[in-house]
Amino acid sequence: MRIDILTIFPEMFDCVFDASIIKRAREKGLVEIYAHNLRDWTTDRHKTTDDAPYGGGGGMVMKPEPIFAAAAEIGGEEDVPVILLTPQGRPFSQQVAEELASHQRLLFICGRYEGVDERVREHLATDEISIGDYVLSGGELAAMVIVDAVVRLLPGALGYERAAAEDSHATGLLEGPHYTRPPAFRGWQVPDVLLSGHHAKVAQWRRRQALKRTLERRPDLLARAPLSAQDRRWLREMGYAGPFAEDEDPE
Ligand code: JA5
Repeated sequence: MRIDILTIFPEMFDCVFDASIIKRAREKGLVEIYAHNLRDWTTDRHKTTDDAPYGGGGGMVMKPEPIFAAAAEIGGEEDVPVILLTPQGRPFSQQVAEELASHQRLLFICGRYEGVDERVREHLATDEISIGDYVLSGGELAAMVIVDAVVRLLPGALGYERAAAEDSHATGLLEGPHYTRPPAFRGWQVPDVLLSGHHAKVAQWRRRQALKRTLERRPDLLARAPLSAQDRRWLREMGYAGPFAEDEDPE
């Protein structure tokens, strides 16, 4: 996969892409990531990337010309998704990450100031994504979040063969608790079942814990999660009274 990012702060990406999973994925050749400085596509002496908004009012707006010029030069022959980071975009999720991970290339546009000229959204962006309902100073941090979520899905990116399929949200549920040594710390015991060596019981305990934690913290997820008959029995025992995804199925 190849990922290009248009930004006026390319240096913001250095630490994040030079650490941990993303670094290793790059070293393995699974992904190439380029953060490009939009000022490289300006044509004036001052390398201007923003201007005052038509109609007046405060703040500045990112000019369209450097963004279109950069995209034209960087974008390949194929139809590369051009993703604008904006609070007005579709909500980011694990499902969206999986969808993005299926592409050979991605191009991200990071706004600053009050945002980008509307013609970028209308005539260049093919997708608009929000990572949550809060204000950021620009799209860069949102792009980093999305790149991290996507790169770790690329086959071979996680050094260990823990299936990314088991992660919170990939299952549609939150994960339960994890423990490591020592078996007792300050008098707090690791649950006996985890020390029992009984793999089927451990798997069952983990599944119940995931269901319990999801019920306690994100019951909204239960209505959409793929759940077995056993899962549903457990949830009813735990007091879940809401709907299950299959309930909407007329059969
Ligand atoms: C702000 C100029 O989903 C959270 C987001 C906040 C935010 C994003 S995405 N982009 C910008 C921006 O500010 O471009």
